Amino acid sequence: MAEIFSGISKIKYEGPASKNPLAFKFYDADRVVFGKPMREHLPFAMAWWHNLCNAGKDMFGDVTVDKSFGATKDTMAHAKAKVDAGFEFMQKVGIQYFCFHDVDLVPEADDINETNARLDEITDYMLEKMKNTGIQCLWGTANMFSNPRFMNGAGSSNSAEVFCFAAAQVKKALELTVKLGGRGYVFWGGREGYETLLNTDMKFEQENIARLMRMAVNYGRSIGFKGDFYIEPKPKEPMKHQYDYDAATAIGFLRANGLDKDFKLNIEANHATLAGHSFQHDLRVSRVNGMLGSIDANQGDLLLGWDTDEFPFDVYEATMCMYEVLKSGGLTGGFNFDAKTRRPSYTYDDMFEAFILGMDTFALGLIKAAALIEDGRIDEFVADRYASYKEGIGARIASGEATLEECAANAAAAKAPAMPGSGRQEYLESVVNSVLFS
Ligand code: XUL
Ligand code: CO
Repeated sequence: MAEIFSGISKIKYEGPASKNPLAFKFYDADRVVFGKPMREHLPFAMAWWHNLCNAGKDMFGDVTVDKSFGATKDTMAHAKAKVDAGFEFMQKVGIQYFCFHDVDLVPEADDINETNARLDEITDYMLEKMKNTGIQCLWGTANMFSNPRFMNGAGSSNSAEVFCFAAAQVKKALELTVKLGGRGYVFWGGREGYETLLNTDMKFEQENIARLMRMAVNYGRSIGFKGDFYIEPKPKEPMKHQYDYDAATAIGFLRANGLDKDFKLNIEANHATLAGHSFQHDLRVSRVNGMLGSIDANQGDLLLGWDTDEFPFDVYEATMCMYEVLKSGGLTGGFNFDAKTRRPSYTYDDMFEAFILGMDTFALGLIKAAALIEDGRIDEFVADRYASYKEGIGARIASGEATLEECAANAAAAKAPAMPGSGRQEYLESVVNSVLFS
């Protein structure tokens, strides 16, 4: 098999002073941070759809990148060429995992039985490569949003036939995830929402999404899937409103439907910002609820109102992300680069440089988050800020023993509360800067 990315050899760590565009400046896989090598803190994954399928097409213009990898598009030969390209790419960039949708792997046929046969064939081929390289599957999913049949949703479709088709895709995608040893299985509800409430039975649609998820859990467990299921929240795009709006909404939905033992969340940076939150906010909501499972590592553009899926370069944001991950004790999943090169970055070198950027950004995020925790000033400040709950009436409130009458009596005795203490936001922001830039 011919080399596809010829001229590019294995990407190495050369350190911050390096000016070599095809070298890591900060990601040093073996460097130990907080007692673990970086590679273990940062299980990076390649998104099959962006890296091997997306060729730069947008609403106004055609493809700019050649992702045929020497084969005729939409054939099984092309599907295999993508596997060859993907494994060569992951080995060269030093990535341990990949994530996939069913239809990223093979061209979809008119008959689902034929599509499934193609999926069996391609995953046999992938398994062989996985055995030879040690590369693993982070998570699998079913694409239930691109095909026109899903125009009104999958689990939330008004059509029971479409619901069944979605169920068939989930069943197959779960079988493939188990076959490839995937750590997780993702539901991203791209069409699970509505365009107008005038034609929508919201309650029924949400109950049906939960029914599809429950079927998936029951089937997945019956075929030996031991990993986590994930919801990947996103408020909008492609639909005007999507039911899995943000982390808080998705957690409420999972708990209301008894799915929270089998599911965690896969938080994507650009989805959080579309919901009007910071990336850290949705990570924090997930963490404090014990639901932080995996991350789609990308970055949005706050000047644009849509999902731009950029490779992350914002070290501040990556630091706050890694702060939440370290505080959470790591992830059950990993860091999937659900990101694409900008349309004018159309060469193979750009693909590698994009991953180097993303991996270096998260390596810096990890180093700086560890430094922030070791510095201790932020944790100490937060602990002190709530010190009034450590004794007296505060301790009784925190333990749940105090009554409303007791609190009121306390207030009456004090006549008026003292000022609650400065939030010292500016001081804390300067602590972050001094850790980031020291
Ligand atoms: C879309 C998105 C998806 C999911 C998987 O915004 O993030 O690619 O990650 O379906
Ligand atoms: Co995503």
